Amino acid sequence: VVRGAFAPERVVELERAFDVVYPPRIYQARPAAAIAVSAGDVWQILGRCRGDAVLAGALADAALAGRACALLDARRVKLLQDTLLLKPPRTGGPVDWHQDYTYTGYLEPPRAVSLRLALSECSRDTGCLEVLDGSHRWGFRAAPRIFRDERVRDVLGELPPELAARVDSSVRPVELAPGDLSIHHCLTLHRSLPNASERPRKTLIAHVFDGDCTVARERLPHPEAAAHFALDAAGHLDEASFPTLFRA
Ligand SMILES: O=C(O)CCC(=O)C(=O)O
Repeated sequence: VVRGAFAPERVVELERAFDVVYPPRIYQARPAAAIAVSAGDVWQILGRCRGDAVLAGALADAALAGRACALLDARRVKLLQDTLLLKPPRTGGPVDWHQDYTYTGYLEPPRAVSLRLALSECSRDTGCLEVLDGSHRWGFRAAPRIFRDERVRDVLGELPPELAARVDSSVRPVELAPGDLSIHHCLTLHRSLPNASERPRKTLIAHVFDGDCTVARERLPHPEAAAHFALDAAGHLDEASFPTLFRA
């Protein structure tokens, strides 16, 4: 966790851009009937930051992509996907225990991280992240589910007994104030809690990877999927779809 990675004025500006995408009126005063049908929801819009100067600027900032580049000890980091995640007040649902590599395991080697910038309070109350401390060293523990699931599946049941026995004592909440950044490795086991509060949880997420990663095409579920992973002459993911965010 990086406390105060972004200054308060910058967070205000980013929250304003976030609110253009999810106008508060669409979730603040939801009628009871709407809540009943959508309880447990996590709202996510993918790829929205790329076309927005303010949001795209945050992704490429030294405080965000630069941190990832240093942590991965990479020559450059590239953007796999950006997400604007909203857990609406009272109804924001949980995300089950998973490793991101379950869904991004076509990257070889597993040198990728998720960067999560809090634009509002992210506490146990509002549905914060929980990680299993040190689990990025437990290996890849799930069956790959690349492009196969509509929602994240719980994988704790797939752990061998010696690791399952360590789960309870390894859980750590990742509580963030607006402007704080959390970073987890693609093998870190994590989940997030429901939002039981009266406040929305707003998070800007960037999944980034070492630009020297290659794509293991045999792990893609069908040949058409390969069309989304064009490679450059050096065998790395192309700039048009996977732009470089930061160079060391
Ligand atoms: O922020 C959340 O609630 C879940 C995020 C997550 O699972 C991820 O970034 O990989």
